[in-house]
Amino acid sequence: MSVSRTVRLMANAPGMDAIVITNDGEPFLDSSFWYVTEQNSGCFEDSFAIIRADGSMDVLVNILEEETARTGKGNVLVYHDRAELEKYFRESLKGCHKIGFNTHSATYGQVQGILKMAGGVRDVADAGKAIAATEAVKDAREIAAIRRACTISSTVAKELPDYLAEGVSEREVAARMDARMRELGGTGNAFDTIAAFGPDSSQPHCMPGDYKLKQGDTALFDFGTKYDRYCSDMTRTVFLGQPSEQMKRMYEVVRQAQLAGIDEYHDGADAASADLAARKLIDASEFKGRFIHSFGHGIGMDIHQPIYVSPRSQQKLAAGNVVSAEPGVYLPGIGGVRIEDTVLITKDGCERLTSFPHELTVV
Ligand SMILES: [Mn+2]
Repeated sequence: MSVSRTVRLMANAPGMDAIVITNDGEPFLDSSFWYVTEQNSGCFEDSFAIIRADGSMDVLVNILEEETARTGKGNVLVYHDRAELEKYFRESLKGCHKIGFNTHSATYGQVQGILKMAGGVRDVADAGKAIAATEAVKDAREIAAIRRACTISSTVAKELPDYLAEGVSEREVAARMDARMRELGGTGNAFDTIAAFGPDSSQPHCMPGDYKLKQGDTALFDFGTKYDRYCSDMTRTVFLGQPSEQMKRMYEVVRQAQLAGIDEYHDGADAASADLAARKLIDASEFKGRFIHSFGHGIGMDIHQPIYVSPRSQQKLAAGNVVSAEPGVYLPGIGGVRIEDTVLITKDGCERLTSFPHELTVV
């Protein structure tokens, strides 16, 4: 029997008597609420998880969320009005002085509201780092979900050349990709699909527009799906007709940079090493200085989790981390290339969870 998520969380939060996680309607969803409760469905309005130092947890929900809440972990307390919610807060936090909040998501208003309901004198602590550290190491069930999400988006990546023809717009291809990921079992986009053709591809986060694909254009797609709340993240760049010699060289430099970075991915590695290895290769080429973002980030229920694979990162990677590997080169007015996989860090090295042909593809 593995150690429960709440026990691991509190081991990462020394000195805190309790951590309160708040989940509310959009845009105040906090995925860590689902992480600790392991609920299989809804639960997003005025819901609270209170985890005490011993790992025991009360889950406070209104009647709307009761049935779902009972599918998950923790002692479920259903409140029917504000007075009852306050009573549960006071009881759950009895004897707790130092209370942690998820500083990555809780708003000032939520924290103040909870302190008022809890009553008494309390110290507020930053539980953001403890939550991030706990969620960074995925268990078998989480890895299975991410693997499935990656399989779905990889299928779309392999089909992509079939979606492309002269005259098709970025918007049309993005819509088709989104629909296809759903057909294949995806439960929603991991983020808004990026489809960028021709000169648009030099903007790393270009939103799909009405630009129509023409011969010689670059076509860059950055996309992912969710499965069982977990995300995949990948980028494939292809060309309609023969690209320019410059774009061919750019593609090869980015491909080599990704391999160099992934070579540095293993249990115990400095996260910065992967970025620096890729950056060194790009900066030794004619595209010096045009790798304008970091090499990777953590991936989980949120598409960006706080693992920073950047030149200045102080973090170390550990088996069970899931991170992206996504070098890119961007030349304004000309175009860009990015190649991205979702990668699992393992004891011996790493495993790519996404798969598609990485060599230059001319449609
Ligand atoms: Mn990414």
